[in-house]
Amino acid sequence: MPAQIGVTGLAVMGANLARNFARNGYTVAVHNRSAGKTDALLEAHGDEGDFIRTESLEELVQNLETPRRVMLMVKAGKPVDAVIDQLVPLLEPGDIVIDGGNSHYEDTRRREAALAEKDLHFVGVGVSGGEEGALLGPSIMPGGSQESYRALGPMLEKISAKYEGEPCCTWISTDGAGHFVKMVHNGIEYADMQVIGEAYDLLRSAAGLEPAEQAKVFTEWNKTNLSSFLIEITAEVLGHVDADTGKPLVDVVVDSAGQKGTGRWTVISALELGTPTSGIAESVFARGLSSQRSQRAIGQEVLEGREEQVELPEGFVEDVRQALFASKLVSYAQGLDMLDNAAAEYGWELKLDEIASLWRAGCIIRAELLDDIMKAYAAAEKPENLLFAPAFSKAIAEAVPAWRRVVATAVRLGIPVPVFSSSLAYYDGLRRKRLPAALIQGQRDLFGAHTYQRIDREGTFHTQWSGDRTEISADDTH
Ligand code: NBP
Repeated sequence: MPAQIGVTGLAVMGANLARNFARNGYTVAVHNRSAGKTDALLEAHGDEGDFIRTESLEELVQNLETPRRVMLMVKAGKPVDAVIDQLVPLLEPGDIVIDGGNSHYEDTRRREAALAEKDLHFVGVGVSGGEEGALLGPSIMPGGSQESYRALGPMLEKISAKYEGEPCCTWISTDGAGHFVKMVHNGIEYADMQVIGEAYDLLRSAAGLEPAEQAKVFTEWNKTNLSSFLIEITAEVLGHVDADTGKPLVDVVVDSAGQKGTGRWTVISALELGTPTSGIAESVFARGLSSQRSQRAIGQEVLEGREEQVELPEGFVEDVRQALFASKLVSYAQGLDMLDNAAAEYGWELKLDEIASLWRAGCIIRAELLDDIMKAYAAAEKPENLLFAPAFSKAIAEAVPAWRRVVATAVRLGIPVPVFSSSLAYYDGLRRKRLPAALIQGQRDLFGAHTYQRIDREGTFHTQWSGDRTEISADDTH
């Protein structure tokens, strides 16, 4: 019997996705550039379902039913183009090439357009959930043509995570939309992890709570509106003791955070779209600062903090929890706003309620909050910003006093809280009647004749700064 899907690239993600398809009753043809990984997969798990072992892409393609579905799970970047180049001559119009790796959405747009010229479908699929998710049910974000989704979607939905029985997989939009949404998911994940890190630092450095005590605090927090996978694993990490030293693991790990690039991509894209995603950007920068170990070593010696003695406000731990919730909400609001802007820029129809719904299970940012976010965007009147949805305006307003106390305390104690503080600045910026941007417009007009608009008249104006400083209409001069 021919296979319903072929998977090429059998490192950890590809092998687990292939197993997931097989465990769900699909016949899966498997291939890897070097046959060792194929054999290792089949030896360890060949009895989990129907696999067809293949040694070349030709053999892989020959073993597939039509339209052929070939899933690439190779390293993102050049390897994806290399495999596509080898694969395309072997395929027929209507066949579907699926890229399940973490490809950049611009690459996906380019590849989709190139394959469409050959009447082939190219589906860029965002897959979140890590190794375990790939095996047990990830959150899946497929882009590409709707026609390709009809042939592929039911299979992806079957292997995806389920939230109360609903698959965490739905068609996102055309070409690179799936990979774009996955990228923003990862950006939000960076911010989510950073705000948890800031809370941990405050509880440790300001309130003196040791990791084991904090493990209990985070376990309790996981029963509140913060309930999420990341809070759950934070409690687990903080409670873990290093076998060698008997110290908390978090105390023996080097405090320099790694990154693979999707956070950085999110920020670059946000800058290009002009969307303020300060929470995600500050998270990426915070990881960058943590990695500047040489400068940090010098900074510890030569830079004075002049911190103040601060008596912690009563209920400080609860204050930190609320500040964490409010900052997290801002990062989600910013990420979702970015999706709205990208939809306008790239001609995608992104349904934020559906996107929030498929992040409710399987993926790294899965959280109870996402069910409420989904409901906010499913309402008849969609909020222009998540924070404007009545439930969220109310929730964040309730957290504001604690949020301000926490940021002020952190600043006085010299504890960096880049996302707590920048998220509060974003919130206040959104609320403020007049921003100092008016002054910036004046400066721009003075040094560069960039013109400005007035609050009391239509039109565009310029002050003749180097002349008699009278104002002229700039509309006449264009
Ligand atoms: P890797 O990203 O480590 O890629 C290894 C695979 O790529 C191997 O099968 C390797 O074949 C193949 N490959 C390479 Br490298 N160059 C190739 C080429 N020129 N032609 C053909 N095959 C080539 O694997 P992974 O960690 O399983 O991740 C796969 C994708 O999924 C990536 O895009 C990753 O970013 C994404 N992703 C990973 C995770 C995660 O938690 N790891 C989560 C979500 C998404 P070989 O065995 O012959 O060297």
